[in-house]
Amino acid sequence: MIPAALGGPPAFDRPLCVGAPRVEAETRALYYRLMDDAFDRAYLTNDGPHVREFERRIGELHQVEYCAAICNATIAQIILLKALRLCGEVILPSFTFVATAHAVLWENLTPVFCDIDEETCMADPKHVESLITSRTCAIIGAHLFGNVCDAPALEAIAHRLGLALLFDAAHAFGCSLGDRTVGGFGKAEFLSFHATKFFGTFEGGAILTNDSEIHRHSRMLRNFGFRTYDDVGFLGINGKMSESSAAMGLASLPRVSERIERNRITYEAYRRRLGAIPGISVLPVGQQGRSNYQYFVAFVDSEAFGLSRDVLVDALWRENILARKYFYPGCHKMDFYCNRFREAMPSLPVTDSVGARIVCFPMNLEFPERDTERIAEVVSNVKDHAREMVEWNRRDNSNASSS
Ligand code: T4K
Repeated sequence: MIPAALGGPPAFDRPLCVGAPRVEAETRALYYRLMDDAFDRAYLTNDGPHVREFERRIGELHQVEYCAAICNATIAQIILLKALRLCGEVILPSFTFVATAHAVLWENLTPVFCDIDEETCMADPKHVESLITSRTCAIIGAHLFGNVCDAPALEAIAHRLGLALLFDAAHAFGCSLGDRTVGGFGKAEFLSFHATKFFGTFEGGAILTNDSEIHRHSRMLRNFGFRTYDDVGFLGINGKMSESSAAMGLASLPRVSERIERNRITYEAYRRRLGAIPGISVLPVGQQGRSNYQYFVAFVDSEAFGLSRDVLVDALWRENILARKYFYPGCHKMDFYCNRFREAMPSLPVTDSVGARIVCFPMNLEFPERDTERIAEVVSNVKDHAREMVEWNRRDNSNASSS
């Protein structure tokens, strides 16, 4: 079999993406029905009945007292930071989606990037603690790839030092650490319902908390800061979720368990096959509690595999396997943050090392087992052609830079 990069036909005739949304027929039918209700009511946004019901059910599922639905997770985080009236430095992992850092800066707070634990790829509590100064006001942990970070260790630090603690739970819908469900850690957590997420509502997010004051304030902030119909008490924003997004969420809720099981089967199929290839190791998921298995994440050891992660990913794209390097580069290596915080930028060796080796493989709710089989064959085949692939990649990159 000749790899597509070396002139063979691509392994797939259509692109396979990370997180392509697949909406079940039953979900679509219920969504259309709920939208008919919304049209009949002539009420399409602004804290409508679908949003209210959605909030009640998402809060219940995550075992928290309060849930505020928001238009996306980035705005949810911005609202939450404002609701907490923070000022100073916020410690967060560099290894997360850039939105988490942007939201901090958007609120005129200073992001201070911490390193991650090599095994979990999530915030290393010891490093977090070493970064705390008199200017630190908050810590944000991020639960990644369907795993929950070491939230109890971060809670202990935050409690001891009187810091606010939030969690980016964009990847952690329905996940738990032991019997503690995501939603109840720290002061508050925020979810993402982006289309590529485990639970998508086109765009969407939510703030989960057990703190009535944070909830009350967040609800006003998402509605321009209105306290009553004609009284604005705060610098609010438009963070409202539409009835359409809430309807999508309500229509998807009955399928949560089935989706987790489908994802788990794909995760296991990938793990068995890719995990058996020398030089490839797999991120364990769901070992500490419930996971939604939304991502299949592996690492490339370039010595044992014979090729770097970057050459492998380039080769996979030629095969229509659109693997991603989430979250490379870490925020601390992005031009925007480097230019802004040049002097203060810390060295984060684990973030750099994990970022150089990580690959997220395509996955969705209707991913046939034969596709995981075929992808593993392609990865093995690329490995078998390692020397030619390195040469191809060098030529390809120099052609790209000269054109
Ligand atoms: N925190 C974390 C840890 C996050 O991962 C995110 C978002 C956030 C916070 C912020 O949440 P939101 O504010 O978005 O609610 C994508 C998503 O746009 C982003 O939401 C997500 N994380 C991130 C991990 O992935 P990109 O720039 O990689 O998206 P894009 O356009 O390359 O799409 C990803 C893949 O999905 C592509 O292969 C195409 C495919 N796709 C995408 C869409 C939208 C589809 O097949 N169908 C679709 O409808 O950021």
